Amino acid sequence: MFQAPKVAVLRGLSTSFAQCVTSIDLNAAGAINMQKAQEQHERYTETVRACVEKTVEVESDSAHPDCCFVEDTLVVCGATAVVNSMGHQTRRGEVGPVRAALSQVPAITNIRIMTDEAPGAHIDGGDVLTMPGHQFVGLSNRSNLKGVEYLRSVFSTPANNNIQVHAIDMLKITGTTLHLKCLVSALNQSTIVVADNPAGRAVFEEMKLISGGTNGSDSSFLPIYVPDEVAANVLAFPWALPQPTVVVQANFPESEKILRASVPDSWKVVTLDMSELIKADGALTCCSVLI
Ligand code: CIR
Repeated sequence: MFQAPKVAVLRGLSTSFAQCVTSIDLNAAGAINMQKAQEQHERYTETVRACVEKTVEVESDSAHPDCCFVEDTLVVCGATAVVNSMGHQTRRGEVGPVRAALSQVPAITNIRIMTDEAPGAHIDGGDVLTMPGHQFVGLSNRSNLKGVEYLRSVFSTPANNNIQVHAIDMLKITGTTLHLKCLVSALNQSTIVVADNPAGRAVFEEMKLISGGTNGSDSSFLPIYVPDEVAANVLAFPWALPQPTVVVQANFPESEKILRASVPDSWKVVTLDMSELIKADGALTCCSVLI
């Protein structure tokens, strides 16, 4: 089951965004400029609004600096939404208002709460890449095996065409990458944008292998390799009307060139400068959940 998403859940930028969790050395990268961050997030929001039928926009929360990274709060597949227990303790309080907002999404008829059903399980949505027939989940510093097992128990069911839920051991492949989708993201149902570095290549090879045939054959997912890791996270709307659209990072010209050359001429390519969100370890998929 792979339906074209129609709704995007978004969340405003927190007034305390500059106090976000980050692995970036802000002394070297420069402090987060709140005005720029706000403008970048607004442009992102406008871009997403233009690509979906409806947005559900959750109010920001000054008590949760990272609340704009709404992708981490949910995993959605078919009519089911899992409300995550996120890996970073300071972020777990973000989920309440997002869960409440799901009442505005009629397509979601089944809401499952990870903390109630699987104590000790943790998942960040940034670790979950759902493709037709397969859901890949990074085992990372944020998402654990109990979390993967829980997602499998929820999604690998007849209601979701027994989608296969696979763990990708990010800690073994790359101890330092925050999330699976920092290295790989979907352009469409069969094409995956991959960071052209050893970690990105290893993750993609693992994905192909574990989702391949029982005879050891590789799956048919196709890679597009881009040289800049941050550019491997694209936000694609292949089903958007009137024009399929892909949102890519500005400021990474080599990767942008490859991506522009890889999408059909009929697609619109939107570049967004996300410099201040990158300082918070944010990427493009992280600021929305497509349902
Ligand atoms: C965090 O460390 O949790 C946030 N500062 C960044 C989360 C980015 N999430 C994502 O890419 N899915």
